[in-house]
Amino acid sequence: MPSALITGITGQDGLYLAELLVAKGYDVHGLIRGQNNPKRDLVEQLLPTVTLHNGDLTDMSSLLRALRDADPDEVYNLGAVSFVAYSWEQAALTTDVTAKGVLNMLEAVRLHTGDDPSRVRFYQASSSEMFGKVQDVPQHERTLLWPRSPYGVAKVFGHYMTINYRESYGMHASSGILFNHESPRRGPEFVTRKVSQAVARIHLGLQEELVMGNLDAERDWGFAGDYVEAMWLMLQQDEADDYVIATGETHSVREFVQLAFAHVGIDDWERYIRYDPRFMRPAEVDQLIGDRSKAEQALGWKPKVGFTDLVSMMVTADVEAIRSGWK
Ligand code: NAP
Ligand code: F7E
Repeated sequence: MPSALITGITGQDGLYLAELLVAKGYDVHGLIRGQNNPKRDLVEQLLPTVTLHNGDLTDMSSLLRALRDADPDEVYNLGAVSFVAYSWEQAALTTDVTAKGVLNMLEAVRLHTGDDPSRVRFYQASSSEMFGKVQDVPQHERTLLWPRSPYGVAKVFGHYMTINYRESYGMHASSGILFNHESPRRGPEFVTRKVSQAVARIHLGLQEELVMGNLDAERDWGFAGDYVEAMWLMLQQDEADDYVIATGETHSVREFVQLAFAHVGIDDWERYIRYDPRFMRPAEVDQLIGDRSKAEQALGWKPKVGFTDLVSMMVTADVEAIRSGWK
């Protein structure tokens, strides 16, 4: 039975990936941080066969202990401070977790595997935020990185450190440059879930307005359930490598909002929107669109869920969640 250790198992991607690996017959282990983490119950209910290990990406010995106890064939490093807007407010914490945490995990794997560092395959959750002020359209694996936030800078560090461990120690370490991916499990601080929750509440008469920042930003949005499949595929290759994972389509935040309202039959959506500069960022990533041709060719990966279906899935899930709370 293959085994895997997932950092960030309580997050959106961690849950989908753990479900995928359990379905594939893996012995799945997850790193869980903090005292009395409120998401422990959720993981245990959803994934009763998964073993949780206490640990934190900033605490190297806890990572070594988790590796010793789980003894995984594959490590998926998904743990991060992942909210871009927050990364300006806590840049040092973001650097400790999202940048240095990657080094800690790579080094822990290297120490754990001794003289055979390729024995454990490693996945790093890199991000399209690394492209920032984009230097190519669409963005691909060789596009110059120009991050625009402390989060983006931290991800660039983790990305190059992963490549460096592959080149220095022969580790099977791959980096997935994933563009935005969403789902009904997306954290409510991210724009898509903020919108889907608000639209559901407005539709059901529980909320009157939706307060937003920059509606002009454009993102390449896919479904998280599709994207975790790409992570797994990367670690099944003979050679480790880096891959862009994206839909190849870009849409504005405005389009997302408009479609979400349309899904519940509201066409005059603009009357519900209030602009608040509080949600603007010190530096914005204006447009992202990814070129996934390498992943499609080498991994045979393509997204299954399109933009309109993604918006509908998220709004429907939030309407149903509120209604089920009424029963
Ligand atoms: P998420 O929902 O925000 O999950 C982040 C995870 O990291 C949570 O499980 C969190 O644990 C954990 N974490 C935070 N600080 C930690 C620490 N100090 N030690 C150990 N774990 C810690 O993020 P996601 O959307 O699933 O994304 C997964 C990964 O992919 C992240 O690295 C993210 O930066 C990256 N990524 C995401 C996207 C996207 O569009 N979703 C795109 C590209 C890259 P708690 O639950 O305890 O807070
Ligand atoms: O913002 C604009 C905002 O916070 C998307 C993370 O998973 O994907 C995510 O980062 C856009 C930005 O995601 C609001 O200015 C407008 O242009 O949903 P977001 P993100 O910053 O793209 C990348 C790939 C990651 O790696 C990250 O971990 O939406 N926007 N108004 C708003 N954004 C938010 N959050 N809230 C607003 O009210």
